[in-house]
Amino acid sequence: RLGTDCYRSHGEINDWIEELQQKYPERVFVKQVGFSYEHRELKTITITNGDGRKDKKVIFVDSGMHAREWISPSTGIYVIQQLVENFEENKALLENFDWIVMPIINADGYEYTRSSPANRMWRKTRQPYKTCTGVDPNRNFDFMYGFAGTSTLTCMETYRGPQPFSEPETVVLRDVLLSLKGKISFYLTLHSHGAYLLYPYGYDRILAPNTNELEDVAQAGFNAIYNYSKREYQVGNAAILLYPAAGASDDYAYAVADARIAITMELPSGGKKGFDPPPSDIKSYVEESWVGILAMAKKVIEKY
Ligand code: 0X9
Ligand code: ZN
Repeated sequence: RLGTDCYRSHGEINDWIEELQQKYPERVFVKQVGFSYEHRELKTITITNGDGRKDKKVIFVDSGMHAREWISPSTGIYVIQQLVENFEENKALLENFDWIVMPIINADGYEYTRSSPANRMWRKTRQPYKTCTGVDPNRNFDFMYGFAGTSTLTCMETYRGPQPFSEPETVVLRDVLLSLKGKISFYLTLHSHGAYLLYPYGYDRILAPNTNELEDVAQAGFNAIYNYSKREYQVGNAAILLYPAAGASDDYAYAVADARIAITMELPSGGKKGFDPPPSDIKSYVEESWVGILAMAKKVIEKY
C-alpha cells in the first residue's frame, strides 16, 4: 500500500498500479497507452467491480498534467486507493460505472521537477524547441487551439507548441479520450492550485450548453468540501472565473470526446509557492479532496 507520507516518483506509481493488477486481477486492468517524449511509460488503470459488464459508462480522472503540481498525482493515487483497496466501502461507485485513472500524464516534466530543487517549479513537457524546452500540455489540445490565453513563444509557461498535439503526452491522452468517446459521463482533471472547481468552456467566456448540469455537479463538490473542512472552493466557468485558456484537456474532453460533465479541479494551495504542500500535509489534502470528488461522482452517478 502506498502511504501518503511522501510524493511518489513516476516509476513508483507505475510499479504500484501494476501490483494492484496482480493483486486484484478480476477488478483492475492496467494498460500501457504510450510513451512520453523521454520514453517513459504512460499507463491507465481501469477499475471495475469485476462483474464483467462491458457496457458501462466511464468516469475518467487524470492527474499530473502540469509538472510542478505534485498534489495532483497524489490525489490521483488516493482515488485509485479508495476504489481498489477500499472497495467494500466504495463499490456502489462501480456498479454502473467503470473508473479510468491516468495518474501521470506529463511524466517527463514531473520527474524533472523531482530531479533538483532548481527545477521544482517546471510546468511544461520536456521536448526541446528552438530556444527553450517544453510545451504547456494544457494548451496543446485541438479544440479552439490558440484562441486565447496561450503563447506562440517557446520560452513562455503557456507555450502552446508548434501545432496541436505536438507533444506525445497529449497525443496519448487524446487517443485514450477518443477511444471512450460518448461513454464518458464525467471527466475530472486534477490540477493545482487555488481551490477552484472549473467547468467548460475555458477557451473563451462562453457558457457551455449544459451549464446547469456542470454547475450542479461542481456545487455538489463545493458543498461536500465546505461541510467537511469549511474550505470554500470557488465554482464557475473556467474562462470567466479564472482566465480564458484555449487548447486545454477539459474543453477537449467535453467538446470533442463528448464527456457530459468535465471539471478541472484546482486543488488547494500549499507551501511557499502554492504548488508545494509539505509531505506531512499530503494526507489531509487528499482526504479532503476525495470528499469533493466522491460527492461530484455521486451526483453524476445518480443523475447522468
Ligand atoms: O491554466 C491552466 O491550464 C489551469 N490552471 S493551472 O494553474 N493548473 O495551470 C486551468 C485550466 C482551466 N481550463 C480551461 N481554461 N480550459
Ligand atoms: Zn495545472
